[in-house]
Amino acid sequence: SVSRSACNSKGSMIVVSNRLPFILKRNDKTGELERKASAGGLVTAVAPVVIRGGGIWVGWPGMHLDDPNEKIPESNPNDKTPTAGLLSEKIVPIYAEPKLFDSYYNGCCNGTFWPLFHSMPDRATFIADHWKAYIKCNEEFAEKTVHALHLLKQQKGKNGNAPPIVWVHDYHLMLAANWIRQRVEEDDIKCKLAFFLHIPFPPWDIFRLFPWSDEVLQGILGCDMVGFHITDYCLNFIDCCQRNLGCRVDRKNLLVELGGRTICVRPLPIGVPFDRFVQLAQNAKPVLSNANQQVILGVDRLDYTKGLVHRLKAFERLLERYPEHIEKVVLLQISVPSRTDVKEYQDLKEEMDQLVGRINGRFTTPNWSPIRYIYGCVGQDELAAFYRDAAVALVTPLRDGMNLVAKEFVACQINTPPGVLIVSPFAGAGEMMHEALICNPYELDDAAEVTHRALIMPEDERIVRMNHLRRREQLNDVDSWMKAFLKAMDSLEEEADDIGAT
Ligand code: GDG
Repeated sequence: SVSRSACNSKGSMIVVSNRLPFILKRNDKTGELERKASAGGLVTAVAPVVIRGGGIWVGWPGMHLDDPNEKIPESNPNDKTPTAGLLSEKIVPIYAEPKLFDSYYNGCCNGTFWPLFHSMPDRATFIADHWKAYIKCNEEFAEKTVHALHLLKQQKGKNGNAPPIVWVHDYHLMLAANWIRQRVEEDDIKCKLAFFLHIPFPPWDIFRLFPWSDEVLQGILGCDMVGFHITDYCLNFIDCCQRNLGCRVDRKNLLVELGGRTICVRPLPIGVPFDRFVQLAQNAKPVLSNANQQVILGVDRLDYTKGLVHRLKAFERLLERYPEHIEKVVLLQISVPSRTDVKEYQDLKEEMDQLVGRINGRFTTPNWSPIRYIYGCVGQDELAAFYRDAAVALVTPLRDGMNLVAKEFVACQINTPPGVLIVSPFAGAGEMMHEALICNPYELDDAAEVTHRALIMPEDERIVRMNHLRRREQLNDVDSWMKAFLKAMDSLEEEADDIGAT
């Protein structure tokens, strides 16, 4: 079996994710490939660990490559992002036939797993061809990961003989681990396998709607360690393993047994690069000019899980119920275009456009409009200024794995008096950010009421709440998430002792 002996986090790391930590583009003039950096918190935390250990990143480069001999470019000399040091020899790109990749990505990943895992089964499609494409693409990712493991073996890494950690990410790649395990056993390569899910893992009653749910569980259970944001998702997963596959499980120690192996399940709540956001907030110029208006801020991908329609309706209810806020309060909603070639998302865009128009039409006065709606992306500096200067942040998804916006908002709250965070209990973030105001986005009256409470909250209460929130997020930032993951990998041997019956 895959050996866990003499393992520690000094082993090189192979990250396997749907997307590489940058995208490739072809230069219009020269025809050459170029890297375009991305700067998400996850990449910022993980890339340095990969680079330091001489590890490898496996993923899709954001465009279809057809010549496997074409060299992946090095980073641009001006690139200051964390992936700049990731040499081209440390990148293994995925080549996939465009139609197949579309069925896998838009079909199965975003048309099936995304809504289903967010407990919205009515939005999910169950199409055998999409599932077949998902299997094929996962095989391809697994194949390329095994190739990466061979490369590491040749290069001997900077880490001598410590077995590498293979870390598979997210709902796009739930089958890959099992194939990787089978192949490394055949090829006699030692490694430790881990999986992390960035979205919720649903309760069994929802999960079992997926016609091939056993295969999904078996795929994930190919790992030695499976991580979720919060304990609820761990318990949902364990429940599914027991009820679907008949596995022996230990709910107290979060263990699952399958085929003589013990798999550790762990809550690993992700954090944000707290200090970086503080810095951004310190340096960003003010962008919200009218000091007489309180700004309620929303920042989301335009996705039906984020509860945007409910949010606008709750804001309308607030203006109806508490007319004292008219001309005093503005909802600034930033909606980042997302998955724009999926119909559900095009429909949502339509609905939002109409709703914004209707509410603004209803309440606008000659000097004021209640909603400012940005359909697009804003720069990091501007975003930090919005976070810093907003009076209230509305983070009210219907369901969300964690939600980083809530955490970035509190990181940027460097001014006194601070603003107020409102968070949905159906986001992973709602589970831990106890000093935020909690609001059920489905109950419009309550959402309006809670928003009103936030707007009139006394200064001293705001300060106490925000201090607690900030302290927790600073302590549990994205680097500490990375460390917690490595520590969990280190302690696998101890945990995997005999499983107790439950
Ligand atoms: C998935 C899970 C989980 C947004 N607008 C702009 C912008 N953003 C950045 C935010 C934040 C990120 O995008 C969004 O992260 P979320 O966590 O809110 O949501 P998902 O994209 O759905 O992420 C989620 C996460 O994975 C991590 O595990 O928390 O639950 O669904 O970082 O700052 N950034 C810039 N301009 C924008 O307009 N620059």
